[in-house]
Amino acid sequence: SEPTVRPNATSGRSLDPCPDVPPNLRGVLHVEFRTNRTLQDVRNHVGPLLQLGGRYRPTSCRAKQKVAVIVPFRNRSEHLNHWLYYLHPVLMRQQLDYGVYVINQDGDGVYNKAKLMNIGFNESLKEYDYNCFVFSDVDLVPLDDRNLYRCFDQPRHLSVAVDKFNFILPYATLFGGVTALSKQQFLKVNGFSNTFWGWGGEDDDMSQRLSHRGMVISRPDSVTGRYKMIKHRRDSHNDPNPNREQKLRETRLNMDTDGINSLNYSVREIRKDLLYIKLNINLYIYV
Ligand code: UD2
Ligand code: MN
Repeated sequence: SEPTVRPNATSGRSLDPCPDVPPNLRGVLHVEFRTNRTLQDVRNHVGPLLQLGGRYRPTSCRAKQKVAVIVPFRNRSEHLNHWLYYLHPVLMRQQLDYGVYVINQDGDGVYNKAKLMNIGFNESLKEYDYNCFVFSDVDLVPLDDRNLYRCFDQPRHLSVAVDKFNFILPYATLFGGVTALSKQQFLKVNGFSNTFWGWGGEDDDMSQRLSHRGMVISRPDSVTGRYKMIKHRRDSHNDPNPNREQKLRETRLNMDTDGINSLNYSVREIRKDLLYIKLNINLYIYV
């Protein structure tokens, strides 16, 4: 027979599963980036409910998914402060068991966002048994908390309607901005390519990988999927990659050998803030 005494909430496993629809969502959110927000402001605002390293899990129910939220990063601390300020409360209301991984490219070599995301996948799994991976630009904040940062039957594209694109999806295969892949979906395509240096193409390459493995992109509707992007200039050392169009013709050819199975890097430092774990990564820049 069932035990009548339920162990206390902190023991986690014995809790009832969280409901399919989180009960405390607010819907449309007010988001603005004019306010200066220091990291300490954000710690004061959202810190008390977090565990060191930007970790959280609901206390009243057992989260359905364990989500690593991976943010490729370099030299965007002002954006990161806004992102943390808005995202932590949303992720909490969504009742996720999650951790935030800020993957910083060390030095000033050519940027490689996709490789940093592969590293986030790899490194987060060393810490916890995550089964879902959300990859987010540091400058994208959702305008509706019903847009769930979790995984679905098919790979998920969350940033459907970004203000910068007049809240319209620019093209049907777009898979840039904010995406969510289960561990299985990610491994089925060998992760992202490691060979897109500089701006552009890596998201379309992933989109093609998914399609080559018979998956289709899932999305929220264009109201729930609204986002605000923090205005910015193109960063230095991230000029548009002149090879990206040629490389996109070779996705099918390369995807089995260029990805999570060919990843090389070294971790220079791991630092735990209350609001996130930051890994400083040496990418072994090509010359
Ligand atoms: C678009 C895509 C983005 C990516 C990029 C092409 C959307 C909404 N966004 O964004 O996902 O595919 O095109 O590569 O479709 N970053 C840094 N420091 C740097 C450079 C980049 O932190 O010096 C990170 C940061 O998280 C940033 C992301 O990389 O948000 C994408 O770079 P971006 O914001 O310059 O690219 P953007 O806005 O054209
Ligand atoms: Mn951007």
